[in-house]
Amino acid sequence: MEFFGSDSDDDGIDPLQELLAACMRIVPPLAGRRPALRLMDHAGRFATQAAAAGFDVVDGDCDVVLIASVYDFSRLPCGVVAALGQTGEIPGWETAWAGDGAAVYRKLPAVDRVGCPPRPPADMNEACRCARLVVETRRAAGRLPAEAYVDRAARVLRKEGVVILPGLLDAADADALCQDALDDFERCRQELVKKGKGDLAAAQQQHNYRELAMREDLRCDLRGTPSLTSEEGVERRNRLRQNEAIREICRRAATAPPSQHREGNYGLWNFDLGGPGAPKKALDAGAIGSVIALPGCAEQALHADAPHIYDGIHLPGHYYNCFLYGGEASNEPAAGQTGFVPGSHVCEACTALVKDAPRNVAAGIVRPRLASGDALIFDARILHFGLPNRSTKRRAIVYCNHTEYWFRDPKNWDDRVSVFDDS
Ligand SMILES: O=C(O)CCC(=O)C(=O)O
Repeated sequence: MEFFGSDSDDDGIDPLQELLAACMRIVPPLAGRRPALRLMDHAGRFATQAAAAGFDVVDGDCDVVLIASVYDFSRLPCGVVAALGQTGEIPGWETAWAGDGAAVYRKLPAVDRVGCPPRPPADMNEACRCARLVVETRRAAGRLPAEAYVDRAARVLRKEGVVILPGLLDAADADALCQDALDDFERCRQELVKKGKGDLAAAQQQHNYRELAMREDLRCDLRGTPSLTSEEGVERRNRLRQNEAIREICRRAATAPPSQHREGNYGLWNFDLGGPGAPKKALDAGAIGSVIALPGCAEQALHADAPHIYDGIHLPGHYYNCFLYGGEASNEPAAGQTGFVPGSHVCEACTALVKDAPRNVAAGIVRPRLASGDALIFDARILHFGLPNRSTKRRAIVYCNHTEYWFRDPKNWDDRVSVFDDS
């Protein structure tokens, strides 16, 4: 009996067909676009079956490769592999499906292995949890149509409370924005030293100004600072702030399921909301800000940035934050990034979780390590924490909040005094 590629129909289920069907579930057509499949070496003979299973068989960029011999996975050109004749664990890859002598593998995103001592280093389970949060903008056949992309990302954000968007902005823009933030931090630091108010780069500083608020030792939040408000940087800031995909993902995540009683929501005629028949209005995009984590800053306490409106009813989010990563520190695992507990934006899930927080959090966290230009959006109700910065580099995250028109953020900014005031 010929095993693979046989067209006899008396062998029961064809393993190749099973494999291709499993692959199709993992990279389904999106917005009418067939996934692109590349045949490596010995798999060249399966072009007809792959096309019949719904793939575009291509030579270049692809969504999935089909291999039919033992292969060095580090040389494969994409993140999903359909393997005939190869099963078992592959380091750095998740087995997304396993059949008889065949498997589909999905490449795991990098996770921060440094973390902080009380937490275990990243393992395969954490990498798998992380992989579920990733929605890629680009597919081999081109950029994903905005509709399919935002829809998928909004679904992940609603369900998990956080979505990872690799390559959302150009790395150069992300680096420049993070550099703007680091330059502003240094300006503030020097200004405060000059005024004899202490050194932000040293521990045990308490600072609260119009442009700067300490989160805790060696971690602070900046907004309205010179480079982050400069005319010169307005275009790159708008690529984040006015980013249509981000705004639409937040709008959709914040939209309640359709109801039969919409017509009765008569107050929607107020506040420029357009009345009951209008689509939900976009959330307000706040000014660009930045979290700076300095070398030596410790792991942040697990926290949520905003409360639920009612804890007995799960409502769609009203406050989302988009974090953009960039700069030298994003190449430096020891600089840390941000950890999240997916699903903890749901009050019921979070209640169970915080009963035994150390154990449950360790079992549920993700600490993705994102590259320059990668972004993530999170629901401000989710449990999260900044990782320690154990490197020698200053780390900047540039962020933009997206909030309902009625939301007011009473965080610990002092609007009266500026770092740059004369006194
Ligand atoms: O430092 C970070 O990565 C995140 C900081 C943060 O989440 C916060 O200050 O609320």
